[in-house]
Amino acid sequence: LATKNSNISLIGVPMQFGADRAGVEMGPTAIRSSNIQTRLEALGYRVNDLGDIHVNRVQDGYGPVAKLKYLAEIARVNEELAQVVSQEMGNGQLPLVIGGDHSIAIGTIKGVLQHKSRLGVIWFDAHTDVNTAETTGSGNIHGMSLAVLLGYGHPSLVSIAGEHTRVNPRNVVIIGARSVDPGERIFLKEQGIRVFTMYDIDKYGMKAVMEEAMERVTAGTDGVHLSLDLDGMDPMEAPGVGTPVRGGMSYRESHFAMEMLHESGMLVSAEVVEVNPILDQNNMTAKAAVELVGSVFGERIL
Ligand code: EXY
Ligand code: MN
Ligand code: MN
Ligand code: MN
Repeated sequence: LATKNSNISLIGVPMQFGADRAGVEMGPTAIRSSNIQTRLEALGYRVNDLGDIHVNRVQDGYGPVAKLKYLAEIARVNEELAQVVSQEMGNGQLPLVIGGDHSIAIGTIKGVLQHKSRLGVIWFDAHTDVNTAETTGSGNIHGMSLAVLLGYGHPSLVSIAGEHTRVNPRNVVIIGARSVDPGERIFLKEQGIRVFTMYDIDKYGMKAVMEEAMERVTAGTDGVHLSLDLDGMDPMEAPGVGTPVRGGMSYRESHFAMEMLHESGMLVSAEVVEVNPILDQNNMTAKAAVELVGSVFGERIL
């Protein structure tokens, strides 16, 4: 096993408020029922399932700031998630967070940043998730989580686990992008974030894309975090997601990316988000998620 740490802490976050869409709060259940724990144990890991962070049923979705739906509860849950992730890393565990929508990346990565100050991030996603209240069209916070982690967004999100706890744009790569909003394009250019779109993957192939991506997320960093949004895969392979976009990464492109990430031996944390079993077809998206997790944790064909 190239992944140094063989002690995994599994943390569920049944969150749907960032997507403003029912069903994704059942992602943790769908992923657990696809046997994520036994799959990892078969690879030699010790897995401690901590259960789920409690998410309150709130009604005030469109509170004071209409462009930041369910802000208060999303901030509260991410604050708690950051503490749990930080505590687990402090105990020598590798945190594996299962969502829930992509707004939970705020808490996961803020928690990891308490221990890894120069963290590389692989953002596997059809979207770039760098909207703010000023640029969002939907008001859904799952489309803003990476901007928050770069230090841009509402103070109650940016200040979670310390407002200066943020990732360095030079160590972030987005892989699989194919749906980018106007305001996000400007932000990505300003920040100089390396985005490998589906065009790049088609033109250069996943091998070349991952070679450059791995260089960026390991150069001068003290570990790599994987933020795996299942909508990065083609919807034919992963239909059970809240914001599907056609023309995504194939089954093998996705696995190859995970296998190359594992080979780096630099993985220190991961999260799997946006699995929505209500929208799925016989749990195939949750199954795909668990298969990708197997690959990034060392599963091999031979
Ligand atoms: N960019 C669109 C928005 O901000 O609403 C769609 C965001 C989808 C976010 C999903 C988690 O990747
Ligand atoms: Mn409660
Ligand atoms: Mn996302
Ligand atoms: Mn997405």
